[in-house]
Amino acid sequence: MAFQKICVLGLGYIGLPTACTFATHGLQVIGVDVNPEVVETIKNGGLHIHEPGLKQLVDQAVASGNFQVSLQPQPADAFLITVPTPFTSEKQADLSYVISAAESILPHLKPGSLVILESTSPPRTTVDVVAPILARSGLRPGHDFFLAYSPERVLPGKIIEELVQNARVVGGVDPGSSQAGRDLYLNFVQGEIYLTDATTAEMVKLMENTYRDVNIALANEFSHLAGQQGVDIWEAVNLANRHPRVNILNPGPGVGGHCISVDPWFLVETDPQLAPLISTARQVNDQQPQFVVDLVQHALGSLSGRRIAALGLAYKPDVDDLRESPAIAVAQGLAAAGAEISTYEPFKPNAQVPGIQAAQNLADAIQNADLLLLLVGHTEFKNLDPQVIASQTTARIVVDTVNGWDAASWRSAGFQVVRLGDGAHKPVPA
Ligand code: SAJ
Repeated sequence: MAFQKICVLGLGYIGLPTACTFATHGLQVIGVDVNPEVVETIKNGGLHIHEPGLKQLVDQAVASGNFQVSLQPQPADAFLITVPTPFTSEKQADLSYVISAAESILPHLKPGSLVILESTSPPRTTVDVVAPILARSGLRPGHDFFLAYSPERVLPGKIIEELVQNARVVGGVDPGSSQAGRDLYLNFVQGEIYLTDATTAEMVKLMENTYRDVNIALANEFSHLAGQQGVDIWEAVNLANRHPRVNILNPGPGVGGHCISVDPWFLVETDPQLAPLISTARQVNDQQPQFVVDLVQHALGSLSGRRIAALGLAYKPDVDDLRESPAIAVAQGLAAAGAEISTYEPFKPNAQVPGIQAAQNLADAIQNADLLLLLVGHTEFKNLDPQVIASQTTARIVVDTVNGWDAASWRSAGFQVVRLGDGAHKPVPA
């Protein structure tokens, strides 16, 4: 099946790179976002998100003449839904963006159209939520038009590359829909494209991210146990990973971002009785910021009135995304315990976080601090020279939650060094 014109609904971290990649591969693409600021920013040659290589890709797409942005969908051969699926305070998927995106396609649906849902969604969303909405057109999914689910699997920080290289799973509501989806992605995907049904494809996505979450929870739990035994977790993980069938992940201040810290709940909500391990892992990772607060309290004796420079607010290294960030939870936890927090996030120096003072640069953040707290392993932070930092701050203690700094170099620059999981600093139980 050949496609000339496609409409991509939702121009976030997935939708914008996907839309532009289709455009640079010769398809006419309408990128749709309901947020006028996003549409204006892109029209004016700007970007509302940071992702390595994205600016260049958007510029290429615009220069090709194939990429336009709009507030509303327009007639097209295929429609891709790449909107967010946040979770509610009860940890249930909020499908309102998916629903309104599907509804906005309705006037443009015609026999032979293809609709693909890419947004991470609970199992059966495509068949139980999206299909009935689209059927209001009078056209039957899988008969009169094609409908499929295809999860995005790209890693923030490597989106542009992984979009093209990664294997892709396409799950149709019928075999014809799966094949139509494959035909569309073949325009640029170089990895294998595997066909299945829609609900299996939804499960695959949730299983991938849950697998990672559970394994990070295990690493975090190991770090607690190792600490109690006086064992350095980083050395222990390194040695355990020499086993040919073991690959333990890294402990840290917790799990954030809009994917791994959210998606496992979409499986739990289907039947909590059947998912005790998944929800326990989520709880272990959600408690990790408090573990860091306790570690810092132990290092300082008391938190009240102490000045802490928290380095990094993003959910992981070298991205600007602050969603569900454990670094923010740590900073807020320390502030709630009476510490004075100044933060510096190089990828978003103007970010406002309630209760936290954000510095515009590193020097301002660390100048009058009692303690430097490394929360995110941004390359910029890892490359800091401790000798230079020693001359820029009053702090003489550092707490490294990501194993980002060479402890010996920081010690020889005059700092007391505490590393999460180093086995030498047992946190005081809360
Ligand atoms: N983290 C650890 N220890 C580790 C690895 C990660 O604490 O060893 C933390 C990170 O610091 C971060 C969180 O986990 O806070 C998640 O980071 P990540 O790099 O593991 O994953 P994401 O959320 O950036 O991207 C994931 C990827 N999924 C998998 O690797 C299974 C990506 O392929 C998905 O496309 C993406 O979720 C998504 O959009 O769902």
